[in-house]
Amino acid sequence: MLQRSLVLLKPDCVERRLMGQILARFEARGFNIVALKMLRVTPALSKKHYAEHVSKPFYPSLEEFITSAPVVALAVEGLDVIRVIRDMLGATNGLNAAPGTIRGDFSSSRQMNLVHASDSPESAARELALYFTDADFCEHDLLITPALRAGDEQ
Ligand code: FUP
Repeated sequence: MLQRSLVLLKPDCVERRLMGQILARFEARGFNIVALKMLRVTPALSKKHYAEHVSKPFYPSLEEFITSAPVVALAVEGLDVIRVIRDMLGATNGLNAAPGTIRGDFSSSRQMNLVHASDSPESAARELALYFTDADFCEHDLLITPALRAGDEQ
């Protein structure tokens, strides 16, 4: 199914200058970037983004981290992109993430795990709306699509 996921390149990704390498993985996998912006997450946005974690003991530290430097928000489109990107990220804690995954290759931390990606279609819809408006999306039929998948793969 063609889906969109909200992906965040977190402050550690920006600080460590890994944005290009990580963005390249999503492109190489055949996914399309359909919206992209750099921004600073505010405490208010952090509380919305991490609504399910706000009351947890680790939340203050998480908010401090996610607001500490700019992030890059991406809307990534592709077949089953929500599940596939979660697989590409690996386990939440970089120390547990399999080699070959983004976190398994670049992270040795539970908090500084470089990238966020939506974990379900419901989360994706909610999170995309936190970071983007309709006007932010650049709809375009890329010429390369027929080289990436067959026309009957949907
Ligand atoms: P994920 O879905 O893999 O992004 O991870 P979670 O939704 O479980 O957690 C959200 C963020 O909180 C993670 F990126 C890491 C951070 N976190 C902590 O800092 N400490 C914890 O004990 C658990 C999660």
